[in-house]
Amino acid sequence: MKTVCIIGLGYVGLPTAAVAASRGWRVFGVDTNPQHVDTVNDGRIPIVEPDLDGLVRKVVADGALTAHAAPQQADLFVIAVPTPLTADRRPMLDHVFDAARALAPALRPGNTVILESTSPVGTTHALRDLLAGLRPDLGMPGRAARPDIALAYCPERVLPGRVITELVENDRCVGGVTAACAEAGAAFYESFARGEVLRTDAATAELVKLTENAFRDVNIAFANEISMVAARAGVDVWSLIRLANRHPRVNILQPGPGVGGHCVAVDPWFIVDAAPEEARLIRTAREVNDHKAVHVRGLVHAAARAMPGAPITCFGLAFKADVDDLRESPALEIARQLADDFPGGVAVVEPHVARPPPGLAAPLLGLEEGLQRPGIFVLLVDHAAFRRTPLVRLKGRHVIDTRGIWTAR
Ligand code: SAJ
Repeated sequence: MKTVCIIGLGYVGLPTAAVAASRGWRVFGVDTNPQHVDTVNDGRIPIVEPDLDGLVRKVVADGALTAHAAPQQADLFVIAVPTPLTADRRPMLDHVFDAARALAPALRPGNTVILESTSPVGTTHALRDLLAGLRPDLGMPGRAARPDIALAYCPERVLPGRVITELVENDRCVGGVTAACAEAGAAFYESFARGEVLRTDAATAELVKLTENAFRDVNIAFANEISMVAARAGVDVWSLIRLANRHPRVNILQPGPGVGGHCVAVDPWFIVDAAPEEARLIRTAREVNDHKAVHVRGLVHAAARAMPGAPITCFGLAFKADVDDLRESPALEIARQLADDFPGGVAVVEPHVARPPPGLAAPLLGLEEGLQRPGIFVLLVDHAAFRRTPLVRLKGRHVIDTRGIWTAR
């Protein structure tokens, strides 16, 4: 039985571990958070993701997945740890290099190491150089004539909320330090993916990931910019986009209160950091999407000036519909600022969280309670529960609908 050690049991590592374990791999999951390790060993999951709980319960019960505090010897290693932004918007790679330092003692000739974390171009080679320094006894690809280790980069592409399906169905792109490394990495994904597994070099694969998310950010920025242009012109943006999209070569995405999550709102900055002179559109798109939240806050202030003392109710805090993830969420940021701007005047409704997040000076209400409040309604997330709300419930309220589900014509 082939063994794989997956470092990082978060939104990407845990689903990958569970799927691999269900397809014949013996999987060792590793996390620095002891609570994650215990939770997984109990057959439970520390995140919310459809279908993942049942799969983890099964593979843990079968003994195919065990969680550990430190890397175990295996045929293959996958690094799936976070690469957040620093305060000055540069990629923070400490977790990747910490993972490499942790796995280095477990490496044996014949092993393959795959990096999945979103990374700037050159990271896979930097990882190779770090491992070469830590394990001078092992021949490294691109350095030794007959390397002992294969090293590849393979970006994850799964959409939160559809992770298990997309892990299996999506095409993958594996970039090797050498062509042989790409082959070794591809063999892992071909063992469980139904999508095509494409081979390339490490730098291309690294930039593919960043390009995908920057592409989405730029396209959403277009929608957000058009929403502000339409508002100035007194035009309903939702009909505008619906009609423009009837053109055979136009496909505009949906405006919102800004862009959130730990990927699309973050990864474009990796490109800007590496190529500040060239990446003008990508930087501007980030600024447009960040500005959309400022614009929404301005709309609420304008409404509050027209209705002094009116209560304000924000609907939704998550970064997108039907998830509980509040990371980089423009909805949460807008609610926080409004709660500070109008002390005591703001309440929030978020059916996907149990208690108000830290730093939010507003009570968390149930949907029914929220809908009973008079005054100003600010719709920030298009959760299914909000879509189902009969429009008659909004009567007499001033509605600011950033997602087009309560006011679209
Ligand atoms: N959004 C809009 N309008 C739209 C689409 C999205 O405002 O028309 C907003 C969402 O509300 C959210 C943000 O954009 O705030 C991002 O949401 P998303 O659904 O576009 O993407 P994520 O962050 O859930 O997942 C993305 C995906 N990347 C692409 O589609 C190119 C996913 O495939 C990646 O695996 C993931 O990032 C990642 O981990 O990098």
